[in-house]
Amino acid sequence: MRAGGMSGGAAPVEPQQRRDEDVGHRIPAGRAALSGLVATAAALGVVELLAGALGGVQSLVISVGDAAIDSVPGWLERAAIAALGTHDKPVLLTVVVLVCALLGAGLGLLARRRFAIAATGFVLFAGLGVAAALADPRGSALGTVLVGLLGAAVGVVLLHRLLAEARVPEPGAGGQQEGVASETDRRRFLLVAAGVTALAVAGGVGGWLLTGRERLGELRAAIRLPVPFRQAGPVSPGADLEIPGLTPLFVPNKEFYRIDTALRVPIVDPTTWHLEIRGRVDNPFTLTYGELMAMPQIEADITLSCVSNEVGGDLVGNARWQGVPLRPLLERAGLQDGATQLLGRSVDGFTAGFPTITALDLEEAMVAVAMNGEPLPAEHGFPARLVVPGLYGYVSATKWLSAIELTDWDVDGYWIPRGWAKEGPIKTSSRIDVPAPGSRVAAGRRPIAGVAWAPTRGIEGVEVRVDDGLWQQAELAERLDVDCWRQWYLPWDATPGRHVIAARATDGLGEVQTDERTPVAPDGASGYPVIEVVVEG
Ligand SMILES: Nc1nc2c(c(=O)[nH]1)N[C@H]1C(S)=C(S)[C@@H](COP(=O)(O)O)O[C@H]1N2
Ligand SMILES: [Mo]
Repeated sequence: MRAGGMSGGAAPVEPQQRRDEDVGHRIPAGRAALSGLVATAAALGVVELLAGALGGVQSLVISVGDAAIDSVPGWLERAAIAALGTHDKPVLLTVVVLVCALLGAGLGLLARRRFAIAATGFVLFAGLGVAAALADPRGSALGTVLVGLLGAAVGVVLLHRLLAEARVPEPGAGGQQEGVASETDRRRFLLVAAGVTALAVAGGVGGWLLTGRERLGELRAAIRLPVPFRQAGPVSPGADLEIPGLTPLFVPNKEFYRIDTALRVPIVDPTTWHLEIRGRVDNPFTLTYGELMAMPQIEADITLSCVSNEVGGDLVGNARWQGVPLRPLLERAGLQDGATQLLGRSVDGFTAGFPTITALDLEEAMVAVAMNGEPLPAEHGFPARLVVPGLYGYVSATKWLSAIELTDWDVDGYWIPRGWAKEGPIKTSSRIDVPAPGSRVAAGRRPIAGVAWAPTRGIEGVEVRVDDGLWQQAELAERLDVDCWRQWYLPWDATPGRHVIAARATDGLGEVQTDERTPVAPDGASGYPVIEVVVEG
């Protein structure tokens, strides 16, 4: 704060040497901070609106969040996912916006005395967002820089304007009541601030609405899926036990777990999308969506699991996938020596790699275009993703696929340097769904039921143990496919009291699910599920 004596001071100052705002006015800290905050909101609103309206420019807010996700150490990212689960994204976005608000308020305070420095701060601030957005392979560099500059300009101009509105008479400056704003003046300032904020929010919301989700919905609805040349088998009634509370054989798309690093679901326009097959191949080629859809397709029931799925967790699901098998694509490309890894690349820069031999061995490994009879939902990788039986998603299931790159084994996919194993075969697993873990149930005869999966190996048996009893063989639902999970159940005479129920699966190789508990990192949780229920008498 300036010394109060200066403006009413003895030394006369030439008018032309005095800045307008120095004459008998001061800006209260609260108003300055609010001005900075509102100017920041306006800058962000303009940026987000333009990013939504212009195809080639990514949202700067989202980009900063994405950059944060990509640059935090692996253990922190894992801890965040563990603590927040699927709420990690809204929480991160809120943090980014709050940090922006704080920075803006700080710049507002600074601008009272050092406007030029605050303005520079605004430009640097925008520069950070631009830098983050430039790291995204989807954005146009020029567009991103221009939008960032425009945002900074809007912020600086508005900050200047708002600070002018924010002034109140200095003590001793005469005229109005000393040092306090008149009521009309106060109202005017708040009105201007509220008006600009409303416009900023409208801009931000408009930007989100303009990202093409609507249009994508229409495009997806118009897609006609080709009839696969190899269809998955019919689902006999015995394959889905339909026990209340038991996870259905096919998890509906809307309920299918979603795991990815994308802060906002990538909206990919299939009319401009391409899939490149490149790297260590003799004949690299590119497919349009139309060309991909015109290729012979297969259908397969495959259970997909996340390596972060805890024992008993729900980051696992089963779907009927349809798509183009990988093997003919690789044969057409002509594999070169040393093409030992198949690296999927996503439009958003994510990568996942697995042994090429797996794609050649497994007929069901595919570029999937459909899930449970409809084109892939945006959340699950539209227009195309990889699905490989038996491998955790982090090494195989690249969504929003843009390239299949053949590399040697030294290239690492996204999660490998972040503390996860290079190879990610899905461990033989089971889960108890019924009775719900931790629930209270009535005494009497009732089923214990769940699912078990060991994609590529299949499930041969599930055993259940109640309290200190013997392991008992559960009934298995009919097998659809080795890649697909299997439901199981055991009738149980539930007696009053607290009970501990455990389950363990045996896969097609005769391997029994281990009782040895390991955490999810680095290569997936092991150990069989154990739940507790209270039976009421
Ligand atoms: N582009 C992209 N693809 C991705 C991921 C990602 O972060 N980005 N995550 C992978 C992981 S870790 C898993 S478990 C599966 C989850 O697929 P789903 O969201 O369709 O269930 O997607 C995989 N594909
Ligand atoms: Mo995952």
